[in-house]
Amino acid sequence: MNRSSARGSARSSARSSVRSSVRSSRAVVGGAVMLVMAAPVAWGAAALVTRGPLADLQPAVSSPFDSARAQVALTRQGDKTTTVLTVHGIGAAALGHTYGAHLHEGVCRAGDGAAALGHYNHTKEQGLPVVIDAATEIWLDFTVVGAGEGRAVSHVPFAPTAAARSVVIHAQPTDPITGTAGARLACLPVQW
Ligand SMILES: [Cu+2]
Repeated sequence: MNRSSARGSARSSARSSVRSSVRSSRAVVGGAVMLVMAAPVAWGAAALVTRGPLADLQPAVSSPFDSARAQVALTRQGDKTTTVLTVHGIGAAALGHTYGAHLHEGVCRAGDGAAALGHYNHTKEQGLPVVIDAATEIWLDFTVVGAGEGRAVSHVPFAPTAAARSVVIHAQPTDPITGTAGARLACLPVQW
């Protein structure tokens, strides 16, 4: 961790933290962790960070994510939310491939992809006619680069309600019309 960047981010406003996340994932990692430690239940200006090993949703089949770790950082600014997903330790066979990833309504439970339920969808939450796109759901598709890393950023005009949810990684890129992305490979639990 870049400690001086972390201190800088912690002192900065949420707006500048988001800018930092675009410039440097390291700065946001450090800053976000310090903010979470200082205010673990605040869901306001600070980024809320979850990190850890990915849970395997298909234990009987090997996938490039079997040894991967991920981090999800959510930053709310008013009614807008920026979500940054970073994945590390992805198998070499996945280099150059793009995978769909989304915030799902349900929990992340190893070996049980169905437990993640459907996508978190803001129009559905509001009881409105359901619209499926990158503005009503948090889509985090990423392409594997370098030494098995992937990163995605989502900006949406809503704040997801608090609950135990999951970020699910799928086998294919997200279809922009249907929002589907093939088999569920792995997930990270998120709660805020
Ligand atoms: Cu999904």
